Amino acid sequence: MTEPSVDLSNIQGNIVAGFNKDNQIIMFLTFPDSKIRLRNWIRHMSRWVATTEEVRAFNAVFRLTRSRRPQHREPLSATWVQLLLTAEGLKRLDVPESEIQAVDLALAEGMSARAEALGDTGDSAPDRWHPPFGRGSIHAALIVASDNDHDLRKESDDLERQFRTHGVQLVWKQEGHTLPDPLRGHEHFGFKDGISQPAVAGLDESPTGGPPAVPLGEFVLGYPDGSGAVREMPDWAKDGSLGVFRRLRQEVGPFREFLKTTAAATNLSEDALGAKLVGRWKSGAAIDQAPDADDPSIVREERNNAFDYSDDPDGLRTPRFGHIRKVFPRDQVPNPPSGDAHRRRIIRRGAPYGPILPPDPTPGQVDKDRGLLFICFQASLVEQFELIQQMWCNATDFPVGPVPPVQGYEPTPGVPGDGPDPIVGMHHGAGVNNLKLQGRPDQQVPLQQFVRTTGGEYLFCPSISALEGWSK
Ligand code: N7H
Repeated sequence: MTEPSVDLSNIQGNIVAGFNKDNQIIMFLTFPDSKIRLRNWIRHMSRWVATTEEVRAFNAVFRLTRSRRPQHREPLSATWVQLLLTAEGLKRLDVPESEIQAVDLALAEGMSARAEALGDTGDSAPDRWHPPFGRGSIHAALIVASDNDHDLRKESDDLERQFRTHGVQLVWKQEGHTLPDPLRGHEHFGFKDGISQPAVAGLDESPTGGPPAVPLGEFVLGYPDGSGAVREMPDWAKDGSLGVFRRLRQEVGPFREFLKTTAAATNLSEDALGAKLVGRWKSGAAIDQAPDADDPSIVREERNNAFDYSDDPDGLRTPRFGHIRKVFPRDQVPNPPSGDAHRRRIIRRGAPYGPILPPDPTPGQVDKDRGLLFICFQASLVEQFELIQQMWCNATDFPVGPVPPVQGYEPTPGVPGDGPDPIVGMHHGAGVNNLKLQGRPDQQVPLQQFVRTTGGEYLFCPSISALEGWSK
């Protein structure tokens, strides 16, 4: 493992290290008109945000104590803060538009301007988003994360006091929490989340047999990326990262109903159909490794992420439309324009929001707003998140058939794929998924939109030295 020459005390702590907390509050802010007040607040925050060095050290000690003393549910606790800026926020700090564009075109334009391309239309269109999203008024976001609710609230109260002192306005606050038992560690549809994250070369242990470690430059600006090149960047961008925030509402009641009716029609159990849509069973076991039934015993084994799709080119085990196969096709290295799947990785840092839906819910409970605060970090919004959402999840013909997948594997008009991502593809309920089953005729599974976008922002996560520079 070669350490890249990197100053971990200059990179904020929720990118390659990860806060990994049960409780989060995300605060969306607008800046004061006064440059002096703004710069004072930025100076203040440059000493408040957590660094990778701190978070990484804490996480290591936390793991150590947890493994020796598992009976102590909270042997150590911490509360961390991350500061992110929108393009509008960067401009308030006198960053020229041309430099923002050079760092990332999607950041410069903002998520709502990219809505058509992302498939955020109809029910997911920006004019339907929760205000203040999609109105161009947000300048910054703070992610506050804590092991316990008491500390989370105390930290956010302290931050709010600071906003008042510096004339920063809190325009929207969104909480996210790990779901209570029995869904702890799972998202609202019931599937275990947080299993597969990229290992970062030089920082994380390289996985045995799993997807190869990814160069730091795929997530943090100013380092060699997967091609070995370092992109030209304005100085303020070095040690920064590009962030995506999407407030994704999940319709859990209709999802359960759909599994019930469609499972009967496809002769699969509800659990097996759900696993086909996601690519993992509810326990988190990969169907690649447990093709016939859920096997929670393999979830912690290395093989649960040490697989690829080379021995399942037609998607008989993991459908080619299955969520985890769409968003990371592993060995199915598509040619341009999609490029190598290992150059399209993202680090996810989201959290569920809203109450769980009990097994026998009342209509009032079904209608409640619940979903995922989807957050991810990467070096390029255009080349990573947007490409995945647009060209892989939303596309009906990715991955295309027929096999072999390795050569000439790019969306070809007339060559059918098996449909969009049934979980996060923005298909708006049009079309079908073509479900291939070993020894049985293919099944056409109708699409229904269970996830819609109700807000979002593209964000830049600056280095500590950039914050210091802007505070002068
Ligand atoms: Fe997904 N889900 O419950 O179905 N996701 N995701 N995601 N997702 C993953 O491996 C889910 C969304 C990725 O390395 C798991 O950690 C839901 C978006 C990536 O093999 C589950 C929503 C995007 C991976 C879910 C949602 C992604 C991944 C398996 C929205 C990017 C890793 C657990 C409400 C555009 C894939 C795990 C790999 C895994 C679900 C959103 C990307 C269960 C419900 C928008 C890269």
